[in-house]
Amino acid sequence: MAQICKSFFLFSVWAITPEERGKHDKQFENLAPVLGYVSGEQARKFFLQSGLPPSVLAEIWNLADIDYDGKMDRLEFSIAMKLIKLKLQGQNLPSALPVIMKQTPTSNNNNANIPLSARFGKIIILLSKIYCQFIIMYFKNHFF
Ligand SMILES: [Ca+2]
Repeated sequence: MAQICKSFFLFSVWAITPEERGKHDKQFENLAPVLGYVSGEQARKFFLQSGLPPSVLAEIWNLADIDYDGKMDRLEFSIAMKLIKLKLQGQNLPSALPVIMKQTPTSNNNNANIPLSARFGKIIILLSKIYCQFIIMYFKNHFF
């Protein structure tokens, strides 16, 4: 059971929330994208502001540039921003891009526009989180 919880946390850590996506979209717009893309140079300058070393940013770029065209669309930019955030929090970068990161969360906060399945998924994730927290508390109380 603890293993399932661990896997769950490892899985959910990569998910981009609609709030994060909204923030990334604003930053993307601020870079004045041309025809929906920011150039490698534009993105590079912006990503360097994170303070991460260029070698790490290159790794992040390779993961986030899904179609390897050397520029970033909205989704790729959001993935890069999320990876930078996780890296700054001490998370190791994945060797391959987790599938969950390629899923587009709705950037619109209006619940009516979120498909029922997505809402249902959110509830399941929330319930699993609560459940896992109980399991972890149980293990802490009984074994440590
Ligand atoms: Ca690209």
